[in-house]
Amino acid sequence: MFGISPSARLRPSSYFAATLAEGVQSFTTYNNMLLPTDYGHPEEEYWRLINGVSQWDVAVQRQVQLQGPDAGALAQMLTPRDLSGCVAGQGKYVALCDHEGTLINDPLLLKLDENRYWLSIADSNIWFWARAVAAERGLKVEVSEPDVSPMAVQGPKGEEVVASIFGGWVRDLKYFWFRQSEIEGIPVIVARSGWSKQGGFEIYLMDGTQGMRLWNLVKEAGQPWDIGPGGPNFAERVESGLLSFGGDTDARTNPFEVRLGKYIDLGVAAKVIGIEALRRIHAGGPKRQQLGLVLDGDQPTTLGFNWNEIHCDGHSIGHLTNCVWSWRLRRNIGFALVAGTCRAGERVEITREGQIISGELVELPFL
Ligand code: THG
Repeated sequence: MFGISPSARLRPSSYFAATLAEGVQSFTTYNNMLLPTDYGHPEEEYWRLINGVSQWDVAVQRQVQLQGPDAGALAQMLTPRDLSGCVAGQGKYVALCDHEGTLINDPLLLKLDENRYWLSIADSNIWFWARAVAAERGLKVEVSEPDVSPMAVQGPKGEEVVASIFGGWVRDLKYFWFRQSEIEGIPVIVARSGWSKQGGFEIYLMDGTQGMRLWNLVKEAGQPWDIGPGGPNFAERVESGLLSFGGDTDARTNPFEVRLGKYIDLGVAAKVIGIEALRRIHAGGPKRQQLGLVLDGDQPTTLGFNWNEIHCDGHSIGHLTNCVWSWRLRRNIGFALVAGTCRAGERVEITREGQIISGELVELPFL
């Protein structure tokens, strides 16, 4: 189709050569890197994630490291989720907001020790943001991007594969918890996490020169369970109701609109960025909400990420922020970012190239 010109701005993943050897067919961009999205067999890759185990290059999930005596203080200023109970070895899903309460990223936070945290970020530049906040508030903390490259092992057989490599202790990890380890001298962190609801782990490689070796170690260990390459799966994540920051959000989305209200602790201190705005937004009731939309018809459509307008009784109620064919539901499904007054069960319409497609609003997740 077309090529991509190399430049110093397009940073290579440690697993890039490994994914080329696997026959990667397409990429998307994320944090100034390429994220492999498919290996030419989308349906097979989907069912492998649902029934087996899939190996993903998710090195685009960059780590923003906060290190120093004020690392914990900065982490708490950056997120309106109360971190006071978070201990070393624990991860938490957090929202980052600006001063207006607008969502600017939704990372996993990993507490490595009292003086060191990682924000495993979605697609926006939090390195700039954290450095600016640290400097403006006079904090003793160094903000950096360490040499860390996550690989995901996702699917119901993922635990078998990861336990066969690292040992049975991985079975005792709670969701989002992690532990430092190594395999054949390669330093890693093993966490129970990943952007699917099919179970699995993420292995954070801490030596970027070892990407090919780690990829092949996991690939070989996974052979008994028929492991194969894949990537964050569009259909599965929509079925499971996982949010894609930047895809399902726009420049004015607040966390309450996209089902992240449960990660906002309204009682955190006033120095937490955005908390005063979030209290006001919460008191006023959110203007928009995120629901699911199931379109009528049992053939895949080409509707993608165009934020198509959704209509109800002839007036616009919001947008369809994504749309994908679900192999399990055998319907086209997507996320609807719609007025707070809409309800599950309502019939709505979207227009594609002059043609009307009807559907029904439902609660998320779909499955
Ligand atoms: N793993 C790591 N880094 C990441 C992601 C990841 N960075 C980018 C992106 N993904 C961050 N966003 C999310 C979004 C959802 C979840 C994780 C990261 C997630 N959510 C579950 C849910 O919504 O049901 C569980 C939330 C909970 O129980 O707190 O897993 O995947 N390293």
